[in-house]
Amino acid sequence: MTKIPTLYYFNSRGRGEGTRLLLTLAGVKFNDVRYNSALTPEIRSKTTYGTLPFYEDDDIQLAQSLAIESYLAGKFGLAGESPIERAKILSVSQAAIDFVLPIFHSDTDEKKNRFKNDTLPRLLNSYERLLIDNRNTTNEGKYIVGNKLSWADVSVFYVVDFLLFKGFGELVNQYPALNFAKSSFESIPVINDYLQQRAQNNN
Ligand SMILES: N[C@@H](CCC(=O)N[C@@H](CS)C(=O)NCC(=O)O)C(=O)O
Repeated sequence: MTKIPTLYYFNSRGRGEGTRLLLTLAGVKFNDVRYNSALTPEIRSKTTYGTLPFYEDDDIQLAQSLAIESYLAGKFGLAGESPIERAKILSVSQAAIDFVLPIFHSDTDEKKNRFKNDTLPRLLNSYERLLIDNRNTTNEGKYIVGNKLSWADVSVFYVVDFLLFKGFGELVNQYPALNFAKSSFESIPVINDYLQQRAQNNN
């Protein structure tokens, strides 16, 4: 890799944080370009669909957060070892979007209540159950799919971290397996460094 990879996103976690976490985990230095205002026509025209995140490195220019994450997970050995594992990992990562998107679209009290009392517990229960079902003496409950760290664990961390950031701590704290997986992930030294640095930005 000769050119430093670049991630273009807004100055927030949103759909860009999964990519930042994956690159950090892989120990890859990258340009973290963060926009603070609406996209200009010039930026839009540079991206495939006129939206962010958008990613580029020596080999590829790519839009769509899941596709970018899938590409990086494959490149850095975090995408699973078999078709079944790969599918399970994608399933967990795709569910992460279901967790997060309604936060932005819940613009009435009714929608906010439905998200908090129905959608969110249903999805948190699903992750909790997957972690418990996958727990064994080898992975000690650290991983949601298989016996090694994967993109799915990045997605689990992303969701829990984001929900805490958005003030759902009381609910999230009711899921011990999920909280254990989150703590394991954030104790990885490169991730710990990244989180400390991110705290200064507070986004
Ligand atoms: N499905 C796309 C969604 C892309 C998307 O809608 N991005 C938003 C930010 S999260 C965006 O670029 N909004 C600015 C705009 O549309 O003007 C993905 O996951 O990457």
